[in-house]
Order: sequence, then C-alpha cells, then structure tokens
Amino acid sequence: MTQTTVTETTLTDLTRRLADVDAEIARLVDDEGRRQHDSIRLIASENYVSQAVMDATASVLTNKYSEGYPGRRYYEGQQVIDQVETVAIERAKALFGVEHANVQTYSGSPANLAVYMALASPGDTVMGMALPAGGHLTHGWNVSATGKWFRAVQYGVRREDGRVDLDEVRELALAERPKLIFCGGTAIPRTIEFAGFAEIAAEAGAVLVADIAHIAGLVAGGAHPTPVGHAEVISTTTHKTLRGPRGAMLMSTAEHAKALDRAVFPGLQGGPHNHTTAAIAVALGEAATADFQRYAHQIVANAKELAAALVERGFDLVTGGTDNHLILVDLTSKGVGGKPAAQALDRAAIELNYNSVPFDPRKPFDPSGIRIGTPAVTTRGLTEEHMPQIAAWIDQVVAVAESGDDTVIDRVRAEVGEFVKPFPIPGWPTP
Ligand code: DSN
Repeated sequence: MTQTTVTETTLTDLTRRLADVDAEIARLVDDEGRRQHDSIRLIASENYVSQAVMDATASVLTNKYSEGYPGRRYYEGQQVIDQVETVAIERAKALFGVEHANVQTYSGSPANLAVYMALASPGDTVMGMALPAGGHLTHGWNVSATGKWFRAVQYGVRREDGRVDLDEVRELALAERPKLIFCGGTAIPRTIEFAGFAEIAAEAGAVLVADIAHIAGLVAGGAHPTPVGHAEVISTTTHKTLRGPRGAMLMSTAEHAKALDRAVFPGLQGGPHNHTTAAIAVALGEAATADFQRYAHQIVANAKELAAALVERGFDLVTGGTDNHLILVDLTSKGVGGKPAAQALDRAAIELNYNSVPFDPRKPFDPSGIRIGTPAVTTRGLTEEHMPQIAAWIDQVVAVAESGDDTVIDRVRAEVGEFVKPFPIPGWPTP
C-alpha cells in the first residue's frame, strides 16, 4: 500500500518535502497533529515540545555516527557533534547542579539499565518501588530484565494513605542490603522524600538512584525539591515535564561518572542519536529560563486545582490529592473500571491512561484507576480557572463510560473542540 503513494522519483530527488513525497505518511503526521491539537491531553508523561526542539530533532544531525564521547570518538568528522554534545552536557550540569551528565541514553529504560550495568552485577540484590504501587518496570519489577537478572526486592505504599512508608523502606533495606535503591516512579502524586531515602541508603550501604523522569521539569523549575546532594545517581527522561525530545539523561556525582559513561557506551549502546542530543540541549536551555520556572509552578497549581475539583465531584484520589503534576484516581467508588473510563474519555477528546492503583484487586490491563497529568495542558496555556471545566467533563463522561452514551460523549467532544481553539500548539497551524 505504501508503494502506491510514494512517488517514483524518491531516490533521485531527496530534497522534496514529506508531503510531496509520501502522501500516506504525510497524512498520518497531519492527522496526529490535528488529534493532538483538538484534544485535552492529560497523559501525565506527555507534553508538547517547542518548535525549536522539533527543529533540532528534524536536523542533519541525524546523519552522523559518533560512538564515544566528545574528544574520544571512533569516527572522524566530529568537529560539530563534539560541540553539540558538550553544550548539552554543560547545560544539564548547570541546570541541575550536578557534577556529571551523560546525555546519550536513548530513553528512560536503557538509562536505568545502564545504572544497573555500572553499579551492580547480575544476581545482586536491588530495591525499588513496586510497579503497582507507582514505581517503574525498570526498578526491579518481575517482567522486566531488571527483575529477571537481579534479585529485586520491592517496597510499596501504606494502605491507609497511599504514601511511601520510609520505615518500611528502611526495614527492607537493612534486611536485604541492596546494592541500589531506586526512588521515584510513574504514578506517584506526592513529593519524593529524597533526604529520607538517602539516609536509608547510607545506613544500608546502597547507592541511591533517583529516577526523576516524571518530575525533572518540576525539579529544574524549582517546583519540586531536588535530589542533588541526596542521590548519587539521577536518571531522567527528557520528554515529560522537562519538555524536551524523546530521550534520557544520567546525572551523578563525579565518583560514578566513568562507570556510568562506560555502561552507556560501549556497555549498552552504539552511536548516540545526535539530533536528539541537540534537541535535549535546546530543551535544557529553555528550562533554564524564568518562563520555565513559571511553567513548572503552573503545572503544579493546575494539578492541585484539578484534584480539588475532582474531589468536589466525589472522585476518590490516591493519597487524597497531589503535590506535583499527577493525579491518580481510584474509580472503584464510581462503579466503573479505569479502562472503559479512559476509552470513553478518549472518544470525548480527553486523553489520559488507565492505571493500576495501590492494592488494586483488578488486573493491570483492566485496572481500577486512571492517571491524570497537567504538563501538556499547562504548556498550552491553561490555568487554574480552566480546571473545574475539565473536571466536569471527566465526571460527565465517566458517568456514562459503561453505558457508552454517545450523546454525552459527542457533546463533550464538541465542547472540547471549541474549548481548545484559543490554545495553540507548536508545530500545528492555528486554525
Ligand atoms: N511510560 C512512562 C509513563 O507513562 O509514565 C513511564 O515509562
């Protein structure tokens, strides 16, 4: 099918634009732009990057191989790439106040795997937050390589309030003596207590690894405490609250620099994605501005307002609210599963994901909760005043999620379409 829409001259004329060369993919890119524009995006791990970040991503840097690190490469022609990577490294170090940064890791999971490779050996005991409690697959969950190749022990949250119990973490760490302790995760609506984790890691003789993928932008913008000074190793993706391209970084004290660099290359990866490195540098530059600080605080203000509006409408929030960009809703009291709710909301142009809640009696593919985040809508310019309306739409759609009442869903979809019009997104023409 693709062949019928790619013009015959593709190989002889490489300068033409996508729309003139491949109508099928051009249409799909266009469709996705329209979809992203026409919906309210509440996926906690997503964002809209700037045009500048997209420009760097779509640059000639994609053409270059550069195994190694600046000044120590295995290919020639690195005069420019060395500068690009050095700028990204220096910006990361300055923004987060760290001694070392590696900007080559392809994404969050490979970045975390590099931490294991650098600081532990297969079979060693490692410790992280259980996935259903809000952790990440790569923090030792059993289906992940990190749970299969290492002896992973997992902490959770308290049943009463859904929060991490540092006493439990300490007890487990002292009993199991892990090499690594991961803190952070993917569904944690509360402040991560880096200092408390650091004390425990020191007592247990473990290296503390802070996975700040979700909150990196909040940390950079001063809207969440920093792990620097507490965690010796910090891993993060670059495309969530940090609002960069899809990618990741590792940061650390000088002590772990060499081991981490070696684990990334040649341990796990070949050539870095230089176009991504450039885009990370751009995003880090943007994140160092006063504008970004305001953005980070607005993300949290929006999440708190949205959480309050949902509580007012009788939604049951894990931990009762939020300190950051993320809200985890247990829909059990609403009598609907997370999956049908998320699917009905998607039909209504409100995009989020179904998610397990702590102690979830349902299966991960059909769990009890939904996860909501405000980074993307905040990028679009939405503020506290808009949150009650979003909560109202969520409430109306969740109420008909099981019945699939099209009148309500169609009405909300139309209202959302009108609502988002004054809020443009980079890379999509304002209608
Ligand atoms: N997939 C990411 C998230 O949505 O949180 C974590 O890897």
